[in-house]
Amino acid sequence: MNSPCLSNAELIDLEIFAAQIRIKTIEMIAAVGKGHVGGSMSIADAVAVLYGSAMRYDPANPKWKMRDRLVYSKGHSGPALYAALAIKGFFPQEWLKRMNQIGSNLPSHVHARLTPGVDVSTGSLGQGLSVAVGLAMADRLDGRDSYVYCVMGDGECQEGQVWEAAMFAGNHILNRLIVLVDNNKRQCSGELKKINDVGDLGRKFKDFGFDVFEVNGHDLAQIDVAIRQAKQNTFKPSVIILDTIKGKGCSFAEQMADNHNITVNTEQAVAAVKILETRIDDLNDKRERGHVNEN
Ligand SMILES: Cc1ncc(C[n+]2csc(CCOP(=O)(O)OP(=O)(O)O)c2C)c(N)n1
Repeated sequence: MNSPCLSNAELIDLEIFAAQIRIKTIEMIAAVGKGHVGGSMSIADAVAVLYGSAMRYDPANPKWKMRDRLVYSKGHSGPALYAALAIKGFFPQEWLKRMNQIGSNLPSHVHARLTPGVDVSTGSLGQGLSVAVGLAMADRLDGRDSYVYCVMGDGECQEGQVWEAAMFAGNHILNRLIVLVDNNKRQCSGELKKINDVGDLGRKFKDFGFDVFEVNGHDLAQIDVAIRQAKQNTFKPSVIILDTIKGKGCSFAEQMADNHNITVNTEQAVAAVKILETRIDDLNDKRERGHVNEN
């Protein structure tokens, strides 16, 4: 049974992990020169909570039968997931240097046969929730107590297949399915509102039989609590709508109108990484002070 919430020290560790994910993501994309900065940054905090606190997994045994599974349906944001998997030891951090280069095990969109820890290949938006529903149903039929997580984009929710899968999950009460929607309000080339508004996603998922949690997607404690509550939910599947900012925490991207898939040069990367490293130093100081106060 999970404890009801994170301690201060655990929260600081998670914040450091999230900053490390951002650093490695920026370095990875700078090494190849171009990549999906915006959506990797907006989902970095949720990925940190998934791999830093929520999910059951064994990096030494990525195919462990009793693991929780993540269907990373917004597969173009691969870099944030690769950073987390490498930091947690699924594969050598050296691999990150060759992300999306010829012969690499880390293509820009995630690939289950190439990357240890990636359960499902994604990239064609709209399909991941259907796979997650199938995995959750298989767990139920096989009597496993694993959870299936599905990370989706808000633009991705424009796809009709998402709602077919949601209907099935609600009708079959797949209560071990936990969906996280990166609600950064932007897609490839602008605002969802102006292109094809998905409206109130929370209300829509509720109508399809989900329990809905709406949280600040950059507040690690809020995300963690929502996942803990979703896990206790035995009556419905859950969706956590993450209110996020595309490009969050990346100095050169956060204020850009279009930061979806952008070029990144070394100077930009060095400056952005420096800010994040300072944040990690501050967090380490905070943890030290916490220890002093506790003694
Ligand atoms: C079926 C399909 N259509 C189009 C694309 C091209 N595409 C890649 S990312 C993207 C925008 C997705 O927006 P969103 O889901 O909100 O992702 P995020 O903003 O978090 O990056 C699109 C249209 C795709 N990958 N799959």
